[in-house]
Amino acid sequence: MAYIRKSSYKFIKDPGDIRIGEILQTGGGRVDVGILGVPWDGATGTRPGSRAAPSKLRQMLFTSTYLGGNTFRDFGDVDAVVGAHEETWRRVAESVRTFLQEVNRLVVLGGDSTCSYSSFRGLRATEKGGLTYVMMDAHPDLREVEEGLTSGLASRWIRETDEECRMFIVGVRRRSNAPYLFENAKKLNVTVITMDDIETRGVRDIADQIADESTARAAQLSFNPDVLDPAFAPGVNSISAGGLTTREATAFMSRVSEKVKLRILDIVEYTPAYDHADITAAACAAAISAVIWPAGAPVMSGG
Ligand SMILES: [Mn+2]
Repeated sequence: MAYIRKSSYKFIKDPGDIRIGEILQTGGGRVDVGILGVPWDGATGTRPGSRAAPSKLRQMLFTSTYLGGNTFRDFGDVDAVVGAHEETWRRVAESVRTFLQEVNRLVVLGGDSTCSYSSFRGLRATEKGGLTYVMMDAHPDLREVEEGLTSGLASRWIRETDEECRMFIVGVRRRSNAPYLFENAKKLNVTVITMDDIETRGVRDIADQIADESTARAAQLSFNPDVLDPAFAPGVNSISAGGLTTREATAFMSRVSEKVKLRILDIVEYTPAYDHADITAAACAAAISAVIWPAGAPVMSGG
């Protein structure tokens, strides 16, 4: 039909400029990268709304530049159940386990940070060897609560799911977390890397430490954009000043992606209603691209 746009992912009519949404596969068959949404935020205590993240993140990701090589498939969203967290997590874990058979890497678009925990259960059911879990977050999510459901327990549940897993929490703020949480991290054998550590050592050195301690382990990398400074990520559940720049976060993620056998990247706690001018969504899309294409765009050989 004349005057009907073929691609909704770009406006400039440049056939050499391909966007991820243009090469998405819909049918069966193995692909390099799978996309799975989890529109569920039932454990959010502060600013709700990450249930709306998957569609917004898809919009931003699919308009992002395709840098070649990788094939992509969108598996759609897990059929989450409002009010039923155990059933929702069971469905996430089962979907992740199934789709990991069909992809090299699965990108899970949450949802609150319990989506990372439920995805980890799917990874645990898939990989037989030891695992590594790396969480980028301003908070360690190792709380102890008297009652109720909170995403602030997510990494505690990961430790309970897998006592042997190597766990790293990167970008934690000393001033935004109760001191007992750092003691809990030690007790639970979780390595906490604070913003002060990052300032001293730099993100590459931290990534290399994680790689050295992971060797051949399959890994999950969780990106909570609250690890970024609020200047770079206003659209999150729980803001905390004094965080990473987007540039530091993507450099770290590329380094981890190059050196660690990453099976899952999850994006959690992105909260579109608190985002401004798509700043946070753009940071999340850049984070995904940094993992998929750690070396950036291929350099054209001169002729
Ligand atoms: Mn957090």
